[in-house]
Amino acid sequence: MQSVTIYTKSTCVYCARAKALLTSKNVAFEEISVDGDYARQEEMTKRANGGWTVPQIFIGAKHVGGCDDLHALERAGELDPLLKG
Ligand SMILES: N[C@@H](CCC(=O)N[C@@H](CS)C(=O)NCC(=O)O)C(=O)O
Repeated sequence: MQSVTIYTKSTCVYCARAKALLTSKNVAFEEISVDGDYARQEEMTKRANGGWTVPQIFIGAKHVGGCDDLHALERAGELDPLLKG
């Protein structure tokens, strides 16, 4: 199983939706809160090639994108293979 990292803010509905999908699939993830943390936000944006909204999701070394991107992968049947690596 690949490691999953998700950058979040506490008030973000998209973050909650992305985490709910992962949790429903029993996928463990590392959550990095960028709430009020400029250094973490900058780290996130660099890793996400300019992506500045939250969530930003990584599976292994791959940048998946945000919540919509994660759900699109699930709908396409591509999320499970990506998680398996
Ligand atoms: N389509 C994006 C929407 C993400 C989004 O709009 N996130 C909001 C928070 S819920 C955001 O980052 N707003 C800018 C900010 O909080 O700085 C996704 O699916 O992840």
